[in-house]
Amino acid sequence: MSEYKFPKGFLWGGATAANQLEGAYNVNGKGLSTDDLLLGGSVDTPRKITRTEEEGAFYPSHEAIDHYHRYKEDIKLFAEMGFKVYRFSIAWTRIFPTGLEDEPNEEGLKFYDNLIAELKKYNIEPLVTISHYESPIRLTKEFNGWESRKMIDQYVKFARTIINRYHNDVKYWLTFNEINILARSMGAYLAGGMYVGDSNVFNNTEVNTDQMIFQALHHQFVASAIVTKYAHELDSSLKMGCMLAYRMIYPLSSNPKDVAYAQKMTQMNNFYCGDVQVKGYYPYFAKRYWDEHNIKLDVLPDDNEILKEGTVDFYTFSYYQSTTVTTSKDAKVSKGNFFNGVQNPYLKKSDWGWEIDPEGLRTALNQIYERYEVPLMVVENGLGAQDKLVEENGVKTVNDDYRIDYLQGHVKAMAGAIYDGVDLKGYTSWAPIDLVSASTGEMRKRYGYIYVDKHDDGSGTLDRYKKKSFYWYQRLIKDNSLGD
Ligand code: BGP
Repeated sequence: MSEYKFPKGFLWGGATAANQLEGAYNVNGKGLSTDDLLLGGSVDTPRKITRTEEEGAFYPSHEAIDHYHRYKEDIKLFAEMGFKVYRFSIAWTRIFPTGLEDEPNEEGLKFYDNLIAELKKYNIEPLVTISHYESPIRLTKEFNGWESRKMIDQYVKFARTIINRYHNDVKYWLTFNEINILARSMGAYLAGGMYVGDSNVFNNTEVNTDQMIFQALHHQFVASAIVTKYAHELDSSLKMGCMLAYRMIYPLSSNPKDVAYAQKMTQMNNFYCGDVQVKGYYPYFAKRYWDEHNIKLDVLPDDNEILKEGTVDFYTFSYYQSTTVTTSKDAKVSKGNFFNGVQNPYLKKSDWGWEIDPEGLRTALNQIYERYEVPLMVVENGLGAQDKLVEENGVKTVNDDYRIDYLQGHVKAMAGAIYDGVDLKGYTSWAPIDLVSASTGEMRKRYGYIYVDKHDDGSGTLDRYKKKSFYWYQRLIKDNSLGD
């Protein structure tokens, strides 16, 4: 291909999550979320959870980048880049501060009224993630989060409230961010608000982690399906999507054992959740997994019907890297976004050890489309890197050619997949503006086209500066194609 063209109307934009950028964690009636009790960490030090807010402790989400008070300035910058779509999440605890209230918090709803109005002003299509890695901490304490079926009602109440309020302006909805991450240990806290294993800070009871996690996932599937069906009945113009952390998995060698292992991992990490949400039923290999792990799912008589009636309209996913696996014990471990594989000799790594693999995105897009044949969107992709703010002709900027290289490679891969015939509707890179890292809580792991003067110790003016990649993305959106 000499040119990398995108279809007319392709949705270019960016993606964020409330707890990673809004700040204002206790403002205008907002309650404490699971993320508000997470301390910062680093690439080698896992983030810790505290039981209550500890005096003097630094919680990255509390101020984050103060988007709550600066959303107009930020959206103006997104509009300047030419965004067609903006993916953001609604903080559950702004709307239902403890999760248990009968009536929503009007001030919380007003914040999103204003944010959505601001997007509309610039003709930017909102894409809302209903639950992105946080839930009211009160629900964790009461129910241990999604371990309990009672979470379904709480989630449905929250989701209906925001869908009722915004459906005239918001046509695209994702029920859960990276739903498959719930099956990872830290993911259980982030995505489910549950305490498992070492993270169990509220009590020290022994838990069957597999049993608990897969039961929790079942509850999320049911909740997602109920809300999807509800949205379709309320307004047939609404498009409901699933969202997974897609894991493109390669066998390290052609040893048939490695190939079989890679297939098994692909099934459980990608297709287990995708099949339930797109096809409406558990895949054939689920039973084998449950039996092998002594999992006995508590499925109510109506659940299977609910799953069938609540299938999604489109499939979205995050893609940062690929994962290589082997059955050999000698291979060197490699770091990743919640998944560790082994080092792939053909790939380079980011500063945080995530292997960079644009070609894998084209393969992933084909793999997903071949299985589901529904419209796709890449709703997260980007490079977390350390940036250096410099001054050129009196203007502060970052010369982030490394980020442009990364993004360009992935944009070419998407063009390739479209050329292959994949129905890809849009791309929201993570994240258009620097914000708090989910896995490490750091600010210095930066993804943005916009630099934010905020640092890991909490210092900084919070001023925004355009990086070189800002202009690169602006050009790409304007041309809707990438030159050679
Ligand atoms: C995904 C999450 C995002 C985001 C991204 C980058 O898993 O959905 O919330 O943070 O990863 O990861 P990190 O922030 O850990 O670098």
